[in-house]
Amino acid sequence: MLTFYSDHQSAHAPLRELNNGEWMDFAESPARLASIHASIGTGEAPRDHGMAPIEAVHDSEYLSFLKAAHDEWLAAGREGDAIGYAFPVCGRRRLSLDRIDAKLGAFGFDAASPISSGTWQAAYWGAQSAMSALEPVATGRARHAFALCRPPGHHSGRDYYGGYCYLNNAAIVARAAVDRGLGPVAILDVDYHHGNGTQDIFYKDADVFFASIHADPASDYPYFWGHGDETGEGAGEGTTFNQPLPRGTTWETYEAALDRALEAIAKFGARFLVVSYGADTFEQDPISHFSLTTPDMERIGARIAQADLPAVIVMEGGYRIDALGHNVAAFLAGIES
Ligand code: Q9C
Ligand code: ZN
Repeated sequence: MLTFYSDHQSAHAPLRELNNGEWMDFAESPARLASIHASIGTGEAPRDHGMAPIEAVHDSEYLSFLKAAHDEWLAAGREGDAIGYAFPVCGRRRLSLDRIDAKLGAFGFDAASPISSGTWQAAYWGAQSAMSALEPVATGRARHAFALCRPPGHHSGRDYYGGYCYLNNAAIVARAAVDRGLGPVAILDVDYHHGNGTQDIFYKDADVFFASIHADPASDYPYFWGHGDETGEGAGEGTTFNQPLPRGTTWETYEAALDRALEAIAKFGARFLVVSYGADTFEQDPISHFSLTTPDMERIGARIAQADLPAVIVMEGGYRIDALGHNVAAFLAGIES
């Protein structure tokens, strides 16, 4: 499979995250890349598409914050990774804030997503990998292409980061595909966690259908989005389709949900597909609780390929590092079957 990846994407390397009241080693580590490279190679370096496709999705004040955040952290006399600790749960609004800790809270929604010295560089080039995967599919040179994005993107909204995500790669591709007249566009999100950022970005948008299969937010991160009654709003009413599934979900249940998602995407009339692929549905994932196997990854890919749409696949989560490359390779083999 045609794959895009830049070495800049390993520059994002936070040391630890706050999880269940304790510090733990940062799960979304650069070692994930080595595992994937060992199975599918390093791919092609992306072309630089500049800021325009990123600015088409993300808020400019948020982007300015993200670019400068780690420098401001150092300027405040801090060391290591920037992490917020105060979050505006009520009355989130535009405020003129000076202190980096206030900004980290204003633009972030969790303490699991530190900003390290290389975060902007890595996120920027991950987005360029996504844009570069769009080109060959848009022109018909390839039916599918894979963007080996890291950091992942689907938890990041128009003006916020969280869930290890800083720029929403899937949304950037989907928006660019609509702008190139390739729509209607559907995004299928098969990461273990609900893609809240992607959902928010397109919630009122009739041009992009968002279907997600994920762990029930009543029990799993990101908790506050991904419930079955979230269906879109205004012009976008009916263009969001969430299927929360219980912990322990195996292939039979998952396959039925996947069929329903693809049916809905067909009914929407999609002509172009963006897939947010997370390998954290794997049974041995250290932070997740589904029970899918490596052969199931290939089955997911094959079922998606049956939809017979041109597709860009964007990498999201997957934290069982010794199996990650095998799971990605299996999924991509299914797409190509
Ligand atoms: N105790 C992605 O897979 N931590 N992000 C959950 C549960 C955050 C996952 C904590 C998980 C984020 C792209
Ligand atoms: Zn995930």
